[in-house]
Amino acid sequence: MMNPRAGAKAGRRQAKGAGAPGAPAMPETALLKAAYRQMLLTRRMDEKMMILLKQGKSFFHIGASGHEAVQIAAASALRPGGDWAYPYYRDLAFCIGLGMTPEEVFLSFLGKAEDPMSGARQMPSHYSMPHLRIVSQSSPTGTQYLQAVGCALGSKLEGTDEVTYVSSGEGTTSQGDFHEALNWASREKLPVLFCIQDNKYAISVHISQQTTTTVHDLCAGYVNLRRYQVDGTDFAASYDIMREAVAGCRRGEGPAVVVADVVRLLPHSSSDNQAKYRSREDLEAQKARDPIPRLESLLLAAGGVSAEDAEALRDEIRRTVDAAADHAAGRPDPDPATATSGVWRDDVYLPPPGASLTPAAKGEPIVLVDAINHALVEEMARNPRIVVYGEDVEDHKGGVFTATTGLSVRFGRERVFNSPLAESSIIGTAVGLASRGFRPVVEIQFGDYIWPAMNQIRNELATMRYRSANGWSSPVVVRVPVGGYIHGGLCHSQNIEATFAHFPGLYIVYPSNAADAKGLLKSAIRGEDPVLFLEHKGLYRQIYASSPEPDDSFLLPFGRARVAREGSDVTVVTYGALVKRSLDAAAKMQARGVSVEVLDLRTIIPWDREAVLESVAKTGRVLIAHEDVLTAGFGAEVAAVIAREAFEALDAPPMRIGGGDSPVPYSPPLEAAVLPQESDILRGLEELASY
Ligand SMILES: Cc1ncc(C[n+]2csc(CCOP(=O)(O)OP(=O)(O)O)c2C)c(N)n1
Repeated sequence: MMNPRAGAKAGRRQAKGAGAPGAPAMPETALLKAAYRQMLLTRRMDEKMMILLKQGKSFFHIGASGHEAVQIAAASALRPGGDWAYPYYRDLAFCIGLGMTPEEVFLSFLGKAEDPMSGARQMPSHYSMPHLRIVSQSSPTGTQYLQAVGCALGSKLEGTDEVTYVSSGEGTTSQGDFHEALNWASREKLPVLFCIQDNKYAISVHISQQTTTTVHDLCAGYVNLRRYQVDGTDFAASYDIMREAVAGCRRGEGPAVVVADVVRLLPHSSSDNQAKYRSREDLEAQKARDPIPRLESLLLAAGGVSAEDAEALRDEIRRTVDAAADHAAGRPDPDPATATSGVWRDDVYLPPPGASLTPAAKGEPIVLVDAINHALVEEMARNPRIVVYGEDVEDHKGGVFTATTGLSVRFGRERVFNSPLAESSIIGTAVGLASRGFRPVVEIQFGDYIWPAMNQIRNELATMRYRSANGWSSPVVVRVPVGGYIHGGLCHSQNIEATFAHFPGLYIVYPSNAADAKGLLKSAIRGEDPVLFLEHKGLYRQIYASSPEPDDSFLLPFGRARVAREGSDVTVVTYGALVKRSLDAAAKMQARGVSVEVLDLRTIIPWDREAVLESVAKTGRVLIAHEDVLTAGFGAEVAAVIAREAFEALDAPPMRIGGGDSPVPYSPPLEAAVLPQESDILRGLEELASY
């Protein structure tokens, strides 16, 4: 154990030195006493929560015990409600230090309706507090880093001196997102404070199984990254380091990583028993480094508190914690009727003001890729909070498909910039930017390469609003070129809508022509929730997908299908590249005396059930056609709804046509055998018409 006085000296030295501008100037003893109180409060809350858990009043606890000193030190060095925070589940003391109250913590722990973190949607210890700028945390280890980087990028763009705190345990530094975040933050010298709380264990896995070195050494090589190591059980030493690290961030010196050597005094969580994998001696040694007695003896020695004061404080804290828990226990449980509310802002997509199905005026014909470009130009000119980034989007490349051509020249490289070649970074930073009011419109270069960002999309982007009970939102538009028929082989031909349609909280748009693309992209950008905006590569420059350009006020509502062709005998429900193939097949059927109606869904989430059911009620026969893999494709959803809702109107079973249950091969004859052709649609229509 280190000499507590050594830490006190370090604290004094720092108090005279370069402090964090704007941090409250507190007499040293008062600061130590405040820290001591917050540490005791956190510890008692851990104890109380474990009692309540044993009483069956909650289902999960994950403790901060042993980590309190460095957490309170970090909170003390920051400006509550001014700086930004991405704490992790073990950061109870940090959150208390920033100003979260015990009542709020127990409302969450007991899953009450008034839980301010998540409305009792998330498990306990997933902190969120908008007025303290504690951004909602989800559960995957490591997703928080890139969001913190995006948030810090927002501070830089706004020209403020705010600092963004992000934390995790040492095990989580094995995640790729950690290194992506260090890379981006150090490259742009962003004001991010990475606080790595090294308790040596990730559940049962020792750090020696994570890395051959220390986390501190692991971070070497990132230029502009200031690295610190500290005994995180020593409050005074930790505060000293935290103040220095924060002050550097504020001065524009770039990010800092503080690796704090701490102890985990409790098992990983209430579901764990650490005696199964740690020796008695190891556990005893941990107890000897408990940060609370350590600070207590420092205060006693410095005359800051007497033994009687300490005892009285413990009593007061016990009463405070009991009262907070009792208060929370008496509050109502959530109403089950609210269980699915707040997935999207309005539960049902509302068109932005002024949205209409027809443009007020039309101009010269444009192709789809230019429609995308023009929508971006118009919206960026209108809203300075829009930022556009992705791989190769800057001029003079302007995107590999040229969708972003001219944007960086016109709007500057602060608003339009190349990202590193890292999809998780693109989405993660966008989530961070969006949470503080920016409107990121990001590009994933190919749908085939969206998968590294899957975790950020599924667990973070799509759930932000729901999991924070409307406390935070993620209005990010993710533009993604998709689709085949371009001899792109397995990894330049994929369709992805069915996979993502399964993620509540994410809109999915899939236009088939230039006018729709422009009107839908403008609506997507003005919306309040995340949108996956799918652009078919094969349609980008097709003349048949071009349209007279709608005027700049044209905003197309989501969830409104387009009747691409009217008919009375068979309905085709389709979207994307199969709209044209369906229309061609329909024209051939007309020559045979069969009248085919073609509906272009335009948006997948939400999809226009009413239009589909209305058409099927008229025709009694329906073919659902999409390019994506047939099995579990989106057509299965449409068919199931038709079978249930329009059963009595049907004269034939709903039919589906989709891509083969195979990756898309490169060679044209092989590709044609896998992707649906006009002839496949024709055969389906013939079969349905004669059923
Ligand atoms: C991506 C992901 N994988 C696995 C888990 C399950 N899990 C939760 S916490 C944890 C260990 C984290 O250890 P560490 O980062 O060292 O932090 P500590 O809990 O020790 O403070 C694991 C494996 C998860 N939540 N997310």
